[in-house]
Amino acid sequence: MGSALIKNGTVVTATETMHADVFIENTMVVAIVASGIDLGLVADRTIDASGKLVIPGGIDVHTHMELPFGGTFAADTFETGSRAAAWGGTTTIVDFAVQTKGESAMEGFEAWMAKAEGECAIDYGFHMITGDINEQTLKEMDMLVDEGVTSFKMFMAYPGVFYSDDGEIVRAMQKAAENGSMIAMHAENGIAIDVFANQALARGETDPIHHGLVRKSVLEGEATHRAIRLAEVTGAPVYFVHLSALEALEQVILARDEGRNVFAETCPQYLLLDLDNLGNGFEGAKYVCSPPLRDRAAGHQERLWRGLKTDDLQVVSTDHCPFCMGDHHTFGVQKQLGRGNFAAIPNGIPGVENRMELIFDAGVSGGRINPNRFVEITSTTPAKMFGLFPKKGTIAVGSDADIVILDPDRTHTISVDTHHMDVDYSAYEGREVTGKVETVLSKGKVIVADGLYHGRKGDGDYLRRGTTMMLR
Ligand code: DUC
Ligand code: ZN
Ligand code: ZN
Repeated sequence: MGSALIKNGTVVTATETMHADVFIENTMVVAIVASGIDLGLVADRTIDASGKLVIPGGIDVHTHMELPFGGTFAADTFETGSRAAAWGGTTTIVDFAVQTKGESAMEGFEAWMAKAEGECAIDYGFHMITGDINEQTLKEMDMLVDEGVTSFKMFMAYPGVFYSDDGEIVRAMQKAAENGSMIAMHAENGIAIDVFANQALARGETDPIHHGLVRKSVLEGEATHRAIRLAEVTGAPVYFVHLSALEALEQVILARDEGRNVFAETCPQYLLLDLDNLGNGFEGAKYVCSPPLRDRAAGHQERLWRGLKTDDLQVVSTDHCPFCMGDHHTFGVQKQLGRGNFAAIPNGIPGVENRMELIFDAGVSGGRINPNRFVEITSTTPAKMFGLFPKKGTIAVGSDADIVILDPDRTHTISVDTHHMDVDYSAYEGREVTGKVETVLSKGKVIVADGLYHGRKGDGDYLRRGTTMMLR
């Protein structure tokens, strides 16, 4: 594969900012030296990063490629979704393999391994959605940890689909406490939400806006509280996925102040979009995801930004789960399944390609967080949280050369016309962002440069993850 030298850039990690040159041999970083000092090393390829930031490749620990949901499948395959991720400066994804009711978790894992095998542009790992907790699944959780699947997603939402009751959650948490794995929790009180949803539909309130109104933020707070206390009595670490509500964040803060192993991510949509996006008739279907976008006036967004700054929230992921407004070329009717019934709209928003630039723009260019914190929440902590550090998540001697060169001053406009995700709209259409991903290296290979994709499907390898490094 050869060697490469990234010269004259500003190297930013979670802890350092340095004017330095990065020397790469094959797949790995082998030297980092202050710019201007002659290493005496000759590289096959030199990349000039003057005026640019040189940052660790993004790690998106929450994607759903081809997720079966509501009678269809998320529109991006592992091929299209992972390539779009690369375009946007993400060099690792952790996706969710699925065990449905009555299925074996191991079989679910093997099915997702087969879907991803030879398809991905970047490295990938898996969490496991445990949709059926029983004796066999509990045994399989040990086997999955051995396979590098060290986190298990459970749903307090979606009764009759992915839902687990408190007893099932307790049993899975006991297993996680025993085998060192992490419980990743979707915390919304789905039983209560379904009552409100059915009552709204009975009143003829069928538009997408009602999805946002019935999934009340208090019910995310309640579920978050309950999961924290179940984690307390079982000793399991818990990571709240896609935290959207200030009531949920308050519970996480309380638990962290008690010194508990409680962690949380949020997503760009909760930081940048709001309940109003769900209005405008069926157009709002573009923004139907769960938890829903929240009321800006109630202060959720500003509270989440503060949480990111103060480390009450540790990660920004995407929950990338795209569904087309028109028919998808492979999977057919998608968002339109819910015309006349908001509860039947497939839940999800596309975003894997946009996360790095959106958070750089609103966070760093917008003056809310500094570049080191940006790297920490988009790459370093995700790697530590899910057992990938220091191979991933930093620029250091011995780490994989997953590197993004980002122009902090370049402005561009996000649009469906220019994105690479296999979905027919952008949730951020027309948004101008400052900070552009220009060059992307995955394991030392330049896969995006000069506005062109140079990678191939199958470049990405499966990552057998270790257990979390975040325990307190
Ligand atoms: N939320 C979504 O919006 N989509 C997929 C699953 C989920 O929990
Ligand atoms: Zn979820
Ligand atoms: Zn999700």
